[in-house]
Amino acid sequence: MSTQVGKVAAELMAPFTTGIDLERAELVTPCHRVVRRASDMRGHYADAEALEVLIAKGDPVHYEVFEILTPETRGNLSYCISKLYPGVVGEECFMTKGHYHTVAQTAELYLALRGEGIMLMKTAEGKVDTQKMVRGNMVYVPGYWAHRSINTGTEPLVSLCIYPAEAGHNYGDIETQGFPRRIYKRDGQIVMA
Ligand code: PAN
Ligand code: ZN
Repeated sequence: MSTQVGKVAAELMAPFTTGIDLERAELVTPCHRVVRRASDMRGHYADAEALEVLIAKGDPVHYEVFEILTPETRGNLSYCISKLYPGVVGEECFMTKGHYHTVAQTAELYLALRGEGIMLMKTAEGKVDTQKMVRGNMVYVPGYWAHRSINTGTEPLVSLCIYPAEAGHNYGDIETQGFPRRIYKRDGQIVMA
């Protein structure tokens, strides 16, 4: 009993509160901010030439992630706001790189707050799944599923993502093998291929 109390004391964190600026759809005081531009996305889109044109034209931001990170020990939760801008590379909708979790069995919950999109998922065994991301939808990404969000709308796709702090990011085979589906906008229609 005394050992358990001692262990808890060693890991004890102080409770804290963070805020989301609901207008800007950003965390007010993130610990860390990740910015990915078109030039960070080489190798991910089908039309590599169209991506280079976009980079030459000013290298726009594809997405930003505003993170609240806690110690990467079992039991803690980390979370972030993911803000994925609208746009196309050729005809392919802007998307995140996508990743497995380093601790492969860890799940993640995405609560869509703004915009419209698709969560595209795959497993190493070849399973594929898509879920609709629209305000109020909570997409549960189980362990072992690589996940990529795709903006199919005309405004930023904003989600609150909550995951075990130990999860980590494993970009593993994503850059070399990608995902088995791509999402295009053709004549204003969303097409999955
Ligand atoms: C999210 C993602 C975020 C950016 O926080 O990391 O949306 O996507 P990439 O990491 O694939 O570039 C998450 O799923 N964390 O686990
Ligand atoms: Zn994740």
